[in-house]
Amino acid sequence: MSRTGRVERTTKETKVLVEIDLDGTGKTEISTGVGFYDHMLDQLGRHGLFDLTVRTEGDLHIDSHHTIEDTALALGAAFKQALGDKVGIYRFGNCTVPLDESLAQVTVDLSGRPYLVHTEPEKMAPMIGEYDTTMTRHILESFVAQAQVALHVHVPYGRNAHHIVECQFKALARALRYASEPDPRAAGILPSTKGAL
Ligand SMILES: [Mn+2]
Repeated sequence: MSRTGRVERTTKETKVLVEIDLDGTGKTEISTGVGFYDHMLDQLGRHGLFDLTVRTEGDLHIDSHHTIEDTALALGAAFKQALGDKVGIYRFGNCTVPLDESLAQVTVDLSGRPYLVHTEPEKMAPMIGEYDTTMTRHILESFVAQAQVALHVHVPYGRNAHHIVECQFKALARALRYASEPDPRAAGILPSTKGAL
């Protein structure tokens, strides 16, 4: 059975298409018009082993905010769609990823309830190319709201803004992969005593 999601989202600010295959090989095709964000979504696909297509045409003449946020919303919705009934998966995942001097710790529960806890160094370069570094939390908030997962992302230390953001996306990718992967001991079993996730 295929675990894929496809979401099209069109507003007066943006036009977004996201396609995801959770059982892919990390093949990506990403174009949002924001170079660094493309680089981050590429990490998400590659290290999550998700096949991921993202095409966003946003109001970049204003700034990159709507483009980045709306893409994250569509990504969360597509991820949720692809997860389906969550039968037979691990449900929980965590991964710690260093990137030179920076470290990201990500833990996720595919719980059906949106909740984000996020900490990262306060002092960081404000921009990476066209990417506003305060958008990282906004991306995670948007993803969580639509994917309906509990997500804890911490960067206890780091100095270079590019590294601080990139290690978060890499660790997120790997944590989502571990949580969504089939648990061979739990085939046909829903990982919840509540009977629903
Ligand atoms: Mn916003």
